[in-house]
Amino acid sequence: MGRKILCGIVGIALFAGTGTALAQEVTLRGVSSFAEGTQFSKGFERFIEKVNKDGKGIIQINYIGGPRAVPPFEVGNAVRSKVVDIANVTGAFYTNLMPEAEALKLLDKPAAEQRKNGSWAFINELHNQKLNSYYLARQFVSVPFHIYLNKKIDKLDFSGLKIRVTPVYRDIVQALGGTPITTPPGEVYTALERGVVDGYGWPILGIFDLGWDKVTKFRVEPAFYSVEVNVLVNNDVWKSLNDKQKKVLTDAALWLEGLDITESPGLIKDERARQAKAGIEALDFGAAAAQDFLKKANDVAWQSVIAKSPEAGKKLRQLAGN
Ligand code: 173
Repeated sequence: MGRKILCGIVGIALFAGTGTALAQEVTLRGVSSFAEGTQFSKGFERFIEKVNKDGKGIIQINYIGGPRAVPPFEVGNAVRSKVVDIANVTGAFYTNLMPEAEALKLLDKPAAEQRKNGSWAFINELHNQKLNSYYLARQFVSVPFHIYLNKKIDKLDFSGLKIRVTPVYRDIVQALGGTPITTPPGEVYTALERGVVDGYGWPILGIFDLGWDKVTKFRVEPAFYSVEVNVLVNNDVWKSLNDKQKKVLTDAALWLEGLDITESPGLIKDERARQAKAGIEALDFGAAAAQDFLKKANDVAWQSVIAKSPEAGKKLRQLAGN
């Protein structure tokens, strides 16, 4: 009889053991702050494919989708409060929760270098504290922004122009005399079509995704800042993962960051040609004007960050080295 009981216990133990092994595959809910299939969601979507392939039996991501699932300016809060587990989002969309996120566009060294020089660790700490999230990946470091216009200007002066912004462009638009109007990307087309704005800030990539080429006449030179789209994981979720699960996500994150080096330069070259072909005229005011613009853009952005968060802002500027 004693043996029978023992067998029973072993049986339960074995069964429970198998059960635990199965339960070890976790599924994270993921969203993007950009429309599905568009330029700044594509990398994240490939990252999810990779995780779902490499993470079979370990970790999976269920992609809920883009702004139809969570409004862009709410995505940061959704990761913070664990409404979602993982998100693809620019810091420009969560500066209400983390003012220091405005500095990310000024950290323009390759992601791999930011991991080595202490930038990643400090930015991760800020995300832990302010956004209850883990800073898994930084994409598009080598992709810059531009101001696009429908009215021709003859110098780098935005006086009298209403320009659609996010926190990325707000200070430089204002510094050049323009009137900034904040909207999520989903409202840009209509704002241009109705003449609510005379132009908009956006990266060099992606204006064809939502048909903006049809309502865009000019691209102002020079390009400025560095695009930042981050993959964030809710920090409670991150801490609950085992080493194998973390490794699948981290390996895929490093792969994703690497795409910026291998793919962005070619994409930028093609996009500039495609914009020219679509009749979008580059407004270039020469090297001296460009240099003044870049200095001003850098200065006003850092002033804004440091005014909101003096200590962290100064540390970020030191890490950025600009
Ligand atoms: O213009 C924007 O909406 C914006 O801030 C942004 C940031 C990163 C990538 C694309 C757009």
